Amino acid sequence: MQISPHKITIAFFLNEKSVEIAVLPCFSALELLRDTFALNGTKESCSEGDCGACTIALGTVEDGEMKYRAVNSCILPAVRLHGKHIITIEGLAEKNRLHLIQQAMLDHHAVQCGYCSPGIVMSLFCLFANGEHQSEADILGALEGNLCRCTGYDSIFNAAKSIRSHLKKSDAGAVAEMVPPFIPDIRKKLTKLSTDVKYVETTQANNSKPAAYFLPKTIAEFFDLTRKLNDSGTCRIINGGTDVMVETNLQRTYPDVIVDISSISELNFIRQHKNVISIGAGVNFTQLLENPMIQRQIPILTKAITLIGSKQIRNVATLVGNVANASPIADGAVALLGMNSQLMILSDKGERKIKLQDLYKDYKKTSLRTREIISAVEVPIPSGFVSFEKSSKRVAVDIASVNSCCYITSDNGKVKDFRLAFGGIDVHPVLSRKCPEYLIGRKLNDETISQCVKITADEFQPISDIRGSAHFRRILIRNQVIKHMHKYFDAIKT
Ligand SMILES: Cc1cc2nc3c(=O)[nH]c(=O)nc-3n(C[C@@H](O)[C@@H](O)[C@H](O)COP(=O)(O)OP(=O)(O)OC[C@H]3O[C@@H](n4cnc5c(N)ncnc54)[C@H](O)[C@@H]3O)c2cc1C
Ligand code: FES
Ligand code: FES
Repeated sequence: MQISPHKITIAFFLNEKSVEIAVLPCFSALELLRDTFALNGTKESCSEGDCGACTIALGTVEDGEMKYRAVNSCILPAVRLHGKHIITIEGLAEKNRLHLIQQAMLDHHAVQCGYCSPGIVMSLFCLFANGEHQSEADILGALEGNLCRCTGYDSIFNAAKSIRSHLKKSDAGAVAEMVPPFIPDIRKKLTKLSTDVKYVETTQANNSKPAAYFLPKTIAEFFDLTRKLNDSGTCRIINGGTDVMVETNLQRTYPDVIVDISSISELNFIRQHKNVISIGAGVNFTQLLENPMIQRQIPILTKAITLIGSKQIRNVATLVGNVANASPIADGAVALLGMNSQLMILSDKGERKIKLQDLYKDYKKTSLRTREIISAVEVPIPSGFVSFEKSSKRVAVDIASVNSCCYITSDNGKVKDFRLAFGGIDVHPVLSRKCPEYLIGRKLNDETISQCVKITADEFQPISDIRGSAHFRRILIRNQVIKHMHKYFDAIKT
C-alpha cells in the first residue's frame, strides 16, 4: 500500500465551542491547544508526563454520566480529542468571575510564579467535578502528578481542603459548582458527534513526524490495515501512548506509520472465566483500579498499579502496553509475572497463548512476530499468598530501582508453589529460577529464608545506572525478599 501523507479530521468540544479540525499525525494535544487555538494557559515544561503543567480535563460519557479525567496533554496524541469534551484552564472562569478553585488558590496564596497553577487547577477540577466526598488522601492522590517548585505544596493543599469544605455545605452539588454551564446537554451532544475520524491527504510539511496515523475501530480493520501496510516502512502500534509519546517527544524520531488501537472496543474488557481474569489490551490502569472484580480478586494488582506514575498517567496508560513495552522496571509486568500470567496474542492467522515469561527476549525486545498484537492478559486469581514491593525515591511519578512480586502456596507447612519476579535488575523483568528449586518442598523458617536471600543475591547480576548501583540493588533485592517473607508470616498468622 502506498502511504499518502495525510491529516486526520477530528471533532470535539473545546470548553464552550464545538470544533472540527484536521490535525497532523502524532501532534500532541498540547501542540494543538497552544499552537492552533492559542490556549496558552496550558503550560509545557517537561514534555514527558512528569510535571503535570500541561494537565487538561478530558470529558467522556462513562456509564451514562459525564466524567472528566485529568490527562497530560503533552503525551496525548491530538487525535484522541476526537469525540470528547476538553476543558482547559481558559474554560473555567466565567466573565470576570474566577472559578471556585482559582479563587481558593488565590485566597490561600497557592500561586507564586504560576507556571504549575493551571495544571494544578485542572487536576483539582477533575477531582471535585467527579464528586464532593473527597478525602484528604484523594486530594493528595489527585495532585501527585503536579510538580510545584515554588509554594512547598501546603498552600495548595489548604486551598483544596477549603474547596472540599465548601462543596460539603453546597446545596447545588459538586458537578453544578465545578462544571461551568457553558454547554447545556453536553452528554447528549457528545453522543451525537461523528464517531469516525476522516483522513485527508496533505502536502503540508510534517517536521518529519509520521506520514500516516490510523485509528482502526475493529480487530478485523486492524489486520486488514496492517496487511496492506506490510511494505510501507516502519509501523508502530500506539495504545495509551504514555511510552510511545514520551519516546517521540524526546527523541524526535518517528515511525512512518502509527496504528492507534485505542478505539478498538473489542479490546476493552475485563472478564472472569472460572479462576482466571482476562484483561483486554484497551483497559487502562484507572479502569482496573475502579473495577470491583479486580479490587476483590486481585488486590495485589491494584496495589502495584497505584504505584504507577500519577493519576494523569493511569487515566490513559494500559496494563498490556506496560507489558508490551518490555521495560525492565514495568510495575504491572513484574506483578503479572509473579502471578504466572499468560498473554493472548492475535494475528491475522489466528490466536496463540504464551506465558508472560516467554515474551521477553532482550532489552525492550519481545517475541511478538510481525503483525501480531497482544489482545489480552490472563491472570490466574491467586489461590495463595502474593505480595508486591517497589523501591523508588518518590512514591508517585517515579520508576523503581528494584520491584518484585512474590507468590507462595504451601501444603502441610511446606512450600508447594513459589514464584519470585523482579524488575530493575536485568534487561527485562525476570523470574528467579533457583529460589523455587531450593524452596519447594521445604518449610519456610529463618534458615531457609536466609538461604533464599543468598541464592537470589547470587542468581542475578544487577546493573548500575542512574537509579542505583549494582551494590545498592543487591541490598534492595535482599530487603525485598525479607519483606515478602515477613508479610507471608503475618498473613498466615491471621
Ligand atoms: C511520567 C510517567 C511515569 C511513569 N511511571 C511508571 C511507573 O511508575 N511504573 C511503570 O511500570 N510504568 C510507568 N510509566 C510507563 C507506563 O505509563 C507505560 O509502561 C504504560 O503502561 C504503557 O502503556 P500504554 O498503553 O501507554 O502503551 P504505549 O505507549 O501506547 O505502547 C507501549 C509499547 O507497547 C506496544 N504495545 C502497546 N499495546 C500493544 C499491544 N496490545 N500489542 C502489542 N504491542 C503493544 C507499543 O507498540 C509500544 O512499543 C510511566 C510513564 C510516564 C510517562
Ligand atoms: S509538560 Fe510536563 S507533564 Fe506535560
Ligand atoms: S507556583 Fe511556581 S512552580 Fe508552582
